[in-house]
Amino acid sequence: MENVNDGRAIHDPIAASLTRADDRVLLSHWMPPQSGIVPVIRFGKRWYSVLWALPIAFVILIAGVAVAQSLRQIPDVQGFLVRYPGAPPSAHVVISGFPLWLRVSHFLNFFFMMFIMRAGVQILADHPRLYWHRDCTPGSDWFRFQKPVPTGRVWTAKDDSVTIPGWLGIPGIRHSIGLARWWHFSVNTLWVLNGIAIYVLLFSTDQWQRIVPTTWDVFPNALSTALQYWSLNFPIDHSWTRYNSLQQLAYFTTVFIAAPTSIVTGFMQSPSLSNSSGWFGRVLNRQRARSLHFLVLWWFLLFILAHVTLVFITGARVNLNMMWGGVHDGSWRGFAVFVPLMTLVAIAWWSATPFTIRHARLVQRTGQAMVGWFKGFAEWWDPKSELTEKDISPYFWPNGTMPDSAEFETLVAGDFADYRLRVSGLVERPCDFTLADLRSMPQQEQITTHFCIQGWSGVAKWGGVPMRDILDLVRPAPEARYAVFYSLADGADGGRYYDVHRMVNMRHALTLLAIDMNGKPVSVLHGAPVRLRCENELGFKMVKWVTAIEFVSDFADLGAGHGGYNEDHEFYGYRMPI
Ligand SMILES: Nc1nc2c(c(=O)[nH]1)N[C@H]1C(S)=C(S)[C@@H](COP(=O)(O)O)O[C@H]1N2
Ligand SMILES: [Mo]
Repeated sequence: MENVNDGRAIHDPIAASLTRADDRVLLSHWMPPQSGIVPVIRFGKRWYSVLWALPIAFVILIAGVAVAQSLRQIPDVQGFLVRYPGAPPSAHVVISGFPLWLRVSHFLNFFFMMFIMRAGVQILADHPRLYWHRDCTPGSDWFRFQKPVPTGRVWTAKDDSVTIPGWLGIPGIRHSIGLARWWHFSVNTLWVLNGIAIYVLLFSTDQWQRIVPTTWDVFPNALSTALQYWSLNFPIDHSWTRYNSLQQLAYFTTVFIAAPTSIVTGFMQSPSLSNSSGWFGRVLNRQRARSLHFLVLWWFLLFILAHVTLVFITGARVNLNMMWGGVHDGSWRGFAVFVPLMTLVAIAWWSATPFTIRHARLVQRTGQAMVGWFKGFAEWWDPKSELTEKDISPYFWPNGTMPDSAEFETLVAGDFADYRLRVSGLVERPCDFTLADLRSMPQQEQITTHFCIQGWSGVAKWGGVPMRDILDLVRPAPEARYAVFYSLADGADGGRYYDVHRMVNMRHALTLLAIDMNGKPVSVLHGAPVRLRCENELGFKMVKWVTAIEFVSDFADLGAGHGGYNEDHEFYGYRMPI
């Protein structure tokens, strides 16, 4: 029954209301800038500026010197320092120096982390609040760089996003999470590959002995080293052959604890992984994972700060020679490698944001090429509905662009009596459903977590008609590879909101045309009369105010051809289970 005209499929008439989109970020089409506030942290009921950390750290550092110096006058402490000079006597000695692979992977690690951290901060700026509870109820955040949530008006998650400087985030612009995520995930892939190479090479050479403690004595020795540094009477450096215990613990923590934690807490923010990993997904819920992910970022930042400071104050030339020149002497070889490479880092740093704004579509396509396969793979993780009524969130952020057409107003005024859901395209039996038709079909209920791309989550009980039952009625043809959901509302940049799903998503038991939310008809704010639930994808794929579903064999000729409104206009990917 395919209608073909000049080789182009004829679509549901509503497809004519889709718009094309520019391949660049056009600021005039984007959300207007909005600044956040200096980050604040909540202790109990009170909020404190993070800027307090600066004087506090300064006082601790200075007072620490006085305390450490006077401690070193005490005979028992002196005895302790003799007994634990800074490294266990059994510490293995590395004889291979700083081989090329180590120097290269060290540089790449730093280079990649620069992009990862900047893009990560950009992602955070899209929902500039952190929580420990899954529900993201306003006021329950423990960290934010945005004002309290305004009351007395609709305040969507998009309204809440903030602009950050372009030198800090990639690309800095408000609500540019689509692009930031391509950077974050693509470079993560490179960083993980580099990390795997580091793990393998560490343990297939003697280099692991630098950073893996082999005796509990590492702890008193680390304390001893800390005391020596803090009293400004630095321990003798043997870094060419072995690290002191403080270095060893810091490096071990960074490589073997912080890095894996950042990976696990990153993945656990994904709907498909979180929803399919049972108790683990509930204990390490998205907001906990997100908060921990952020704390790991701080570990990395403080580590880099301390590491670089010590490299420079404990003999910059010799230290740089080791890790950058691979030699243990007083030459300038380390500098000669370090300075050009840092220039490269600086150039890359300054060009990432303007490049991303100008070549947004390229960033999207490159990201898709690099990690799209993995996202596709993650769609197979099977989401389950294992939450109970008591998990339902007291607050569920609204999001998106509300319908403002006269057509919609009329439908609302008539209590959706005139609403029709049109299901057409490559199907044997195109059907129209009234709301009453949908209500008369067998209803399914599920209590699930919603994962918005911006970072918030919320649990609700959804009721409605499983997509599988709709498929049974309309019987998609074998050529039908995708289902297109058209909304009654336009998107933020004009043109109709729509999104495309693969057929596997449509056959999943938890894919639902939701007409009830928490036991009541879905409100207009949350997508009345019908909104999609597809529990292995991010929130933007769950079209609200659905008016038509069309089965197609390809989506290249719809809108700008990227598989949905946010895919076209905000450079998201169309398979987004992560
Ligand atoms: N028609 C339409 N549907 C939409 C959106 C939109 O802007 N327009 N926003 C999406 C996004 S980004 C999210 S997170 C969810 C939000 O659903 P909620 O308002 O019920 O929380 O709806 C999705 N569906
Ligand atoms: Mo979203």
